[in-house]
Amino acid sequence: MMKERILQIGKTGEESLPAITTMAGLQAWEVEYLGRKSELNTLLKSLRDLSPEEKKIVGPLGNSTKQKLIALFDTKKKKLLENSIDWQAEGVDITAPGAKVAIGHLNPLTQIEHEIQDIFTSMGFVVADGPEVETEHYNFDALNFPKDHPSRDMQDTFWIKPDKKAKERYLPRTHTSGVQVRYMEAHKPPLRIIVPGKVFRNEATDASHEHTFHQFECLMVDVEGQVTVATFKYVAETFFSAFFGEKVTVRLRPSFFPFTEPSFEFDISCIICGAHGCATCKHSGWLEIGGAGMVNQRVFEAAGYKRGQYQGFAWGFGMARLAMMKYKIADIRLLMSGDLRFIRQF
Ligand code: FA5
Repeated sequence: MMKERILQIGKTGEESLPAITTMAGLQAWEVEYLGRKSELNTLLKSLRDLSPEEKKIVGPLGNSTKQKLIALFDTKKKKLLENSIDWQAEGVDITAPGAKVAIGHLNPLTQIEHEIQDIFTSMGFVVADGPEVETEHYNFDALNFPKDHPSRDMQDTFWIKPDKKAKERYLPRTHTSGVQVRYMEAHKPPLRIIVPGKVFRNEATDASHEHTFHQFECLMVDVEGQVTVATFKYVAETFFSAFFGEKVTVRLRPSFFPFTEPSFEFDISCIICGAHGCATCKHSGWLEIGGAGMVNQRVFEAAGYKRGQYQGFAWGFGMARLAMMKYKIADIRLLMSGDLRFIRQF
């Protein structure tokens, strides 16, 4: 009899909960089913008058029913609380999209630098570094630029005001090629390096020229016969194809640099139009990329190697060019402008 009644209380308590929609209603429910004077509580109190056998059956049932009703009450209370906040009165628009957290990110030039490093290190190249303020020796002399020869003006140099006591003249480096000699002085072939870095030239700026820009040098040297123009072409085509994610071919044109012999300007097939001809490649199907050549034996000598012992190629070109092609940027000056409207697009 008592057992049936307890089961009945548990059932009606549970069944009456869903209809409750207010906190007041829930409080009334709590008084009725869990309160001190509730029927369930009264029944539980009267347990002590039962025989031990009856107690064994009814006691656990009474307790578990009570626990079940407490749990149901807690869940319902939580639900009602969640729904009871008047968001409008609180001035909160719960339909508004969440505020985006602004996270910093890398300049496209830095992103390009990392990509270049990834591709070259996967081909066994090492990333080397050199000082941005360079001596005349490494920037020019060791690279076979004749003294007081106009070729030294090929790269418009900012000279640092000379210190009368200093033996050397200093300059913000005009190219990354000086690191070739620094590295070779410290390492013996076979060697493969790339040198990404900032360079400086006293130039008027326009959409494709900056006074401060990034170059990256590539140098590969081994014993005579191991590194040829064909090796250079292969490495260049492998790199550009990986960088642009499509097959790129390289074309060499004769040129002059004091530190390479023979020297080339090199072009890549236009990745904008697939070499069919477009405004970017001036309808030639080719894009100018940078300078290159086989390392002049005089440069090896300046680094302390014996003449005729080694052979290698070197190239150097502007990284902004690559960033501009990859991201379709029309003006090089945007890259270092610090303009957040520009930079936030990457
Ligand atoms: C050199 O600087 C040579 N050191 C390259 C080299 C290295 C040749 C190794 C052979 C062997 P050049 O002055 O052409 O060469 O510059 C190389 C590249 O730098 C150019 O092709 C261009 O992409 C970039 N560049 C040159 N001047 C500027 C500038 N003012 N603004 C932006 N990019 C520039």
